[in-house]
Amino acid sequence: MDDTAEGKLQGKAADDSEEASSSSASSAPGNMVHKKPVVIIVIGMAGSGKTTLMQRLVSHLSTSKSRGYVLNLDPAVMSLPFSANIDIRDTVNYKNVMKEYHLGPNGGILTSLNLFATKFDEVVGLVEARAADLDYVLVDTPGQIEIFTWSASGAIVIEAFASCFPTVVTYVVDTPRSVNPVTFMSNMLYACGILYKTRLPLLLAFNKVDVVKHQFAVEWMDDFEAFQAAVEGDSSYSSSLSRSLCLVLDEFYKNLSNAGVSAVTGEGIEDFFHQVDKCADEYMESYRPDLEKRKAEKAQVEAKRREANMARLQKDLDDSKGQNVVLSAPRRMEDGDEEDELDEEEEEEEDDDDDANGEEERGDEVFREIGGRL
Ligand SMILES: Nc1nc2c(ncn2[C@@H]2O[C@H](COP(=O)(O)OP(=O)(O)O)[C@@H](O)[C@H]2O)c(=O)[nH]1
Ligand SMILES: [Mg+2]
Repeated sequence: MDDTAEGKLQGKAADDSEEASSSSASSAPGNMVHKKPVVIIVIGMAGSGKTTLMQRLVSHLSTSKSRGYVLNLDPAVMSLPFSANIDIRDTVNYKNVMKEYHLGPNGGILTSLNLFATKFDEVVGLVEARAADLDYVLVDTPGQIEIFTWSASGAIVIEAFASCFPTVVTYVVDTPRSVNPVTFMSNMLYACGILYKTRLPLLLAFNKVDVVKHQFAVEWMDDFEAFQAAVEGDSSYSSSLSRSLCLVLDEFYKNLSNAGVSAVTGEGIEDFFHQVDKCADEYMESYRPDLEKRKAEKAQVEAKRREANMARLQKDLDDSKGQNVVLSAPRRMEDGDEEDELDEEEEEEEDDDDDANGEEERGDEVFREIGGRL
């Protein structure tokens, strides 16, 4: 695996685009779906262990001779325990962004991510250039989960990858903190939101199993009565809400894969990759056709809109019979016909009074005039 940092995105992209055009597995972003590499987007609450898990995944890939490509999308991280091929910090200085736009830390992270998202086609281009030589692309996201999951830039990043490569979202759960059923339920609701927003295969990574095993969570997901029994003693509002929600989420759990891992000890990492591969198959079987369908629907709507515009243009051309229907001011002045000019002005005034949509009407006339000239 290439552990050297990709360097600044600007400048480097030019070299890589040459490489991209010579690689058989490459294409313009979004034009072609590669079967490999599998993109793993690591999302989770702050402190759940995303960055530590990334480090573990990277070291597992290098020992198992799999080829990985690593992206850091957290602009505020002080130091990374792994080396990233592409690091958002090489392109955007989050502290300068805060100063320049007078923002607080969260606004600074969000704006940095937005700025980076505008260059994301270049990032996908870089990955595509190496697609033939890679097995996995690992993506670390900002500590504050909502900055990634609820921002336009998060959606751009996810969609850009998902339209080119099998993409799996890994939702990292802090297992020791989730032994509290209400915290567990909050986490599951968050994961549910991500699943429905991204429509990508979702893998729950129950992290820190070196501290607490994740069996209890699997049990709660498999059997809602077990979860209800766990909230029994608690009579708070949130626990009764959790009791009702577990029935609703029963269906949601069926769409999820899970793996218990320890980013610190490396426990369960093998199984984690096994689950990722299964999710990638799921992407090819169900997400991909769904994406194609959505693309086709969008193209159909666009084609209809264009057809309607052409029909309107044709009608305007027919109505004008190839003539200019609006006399332009210079021509009136050239003619020197004052009477005509006055008549025209009176007509225009009448139109303005009669027609509540005068603006639109004038727009149509200009359009017809252009049509007439054509
Ligand atoms: N015991 C244990 N601690 C972990 C594990 N993974 C992460 N941590 C700790 O959890 C804290 C937050 O980890 P970090 O990777 O920075 O979380 P992030 O904010 O989600 O990126 C750190 O103190 C880590 O050492 C794990 O598997 N086991
Ligand atoms: Mg982190």
